[in-house]
Amino acid sequence: MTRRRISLLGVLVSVVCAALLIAGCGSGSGSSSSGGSTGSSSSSSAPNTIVIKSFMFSPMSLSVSPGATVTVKNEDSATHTVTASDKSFDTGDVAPGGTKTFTAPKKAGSYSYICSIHNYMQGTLTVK
Ligand SMILES: [Cu+2]
Repeated sequence: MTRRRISLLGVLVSVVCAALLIAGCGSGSGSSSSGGSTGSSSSSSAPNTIVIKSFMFSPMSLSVSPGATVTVKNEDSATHTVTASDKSFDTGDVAPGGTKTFTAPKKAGSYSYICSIHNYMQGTLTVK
């Protein structure tokens, strides 16, 4: 009787320990800036690239160097644009499945942009 109770407690303790270990591991990797070994299969992590999918820009905010060439990939089934609110850059129509590039402004700052066809689509390009 008592032996069973002890072993049950042992299992419980080891489960709690494992949970703590997992929790500790998770919070540890969350704060580091670049974990290269996450094994994610996302194809949208190319530098200076904005991917349009599901009527959304990804990433919603992108940082680039002044005058950098930014690639826009449209993975949607609708035509989209990347148009700066102040018109400092504009891809024009990017057909479904198509790719276009534009040149980032040479002046540092934060530039909001929209899709000129779907005004509710918004993103931010930061030049620094
Ligand atoms: Cu659009």
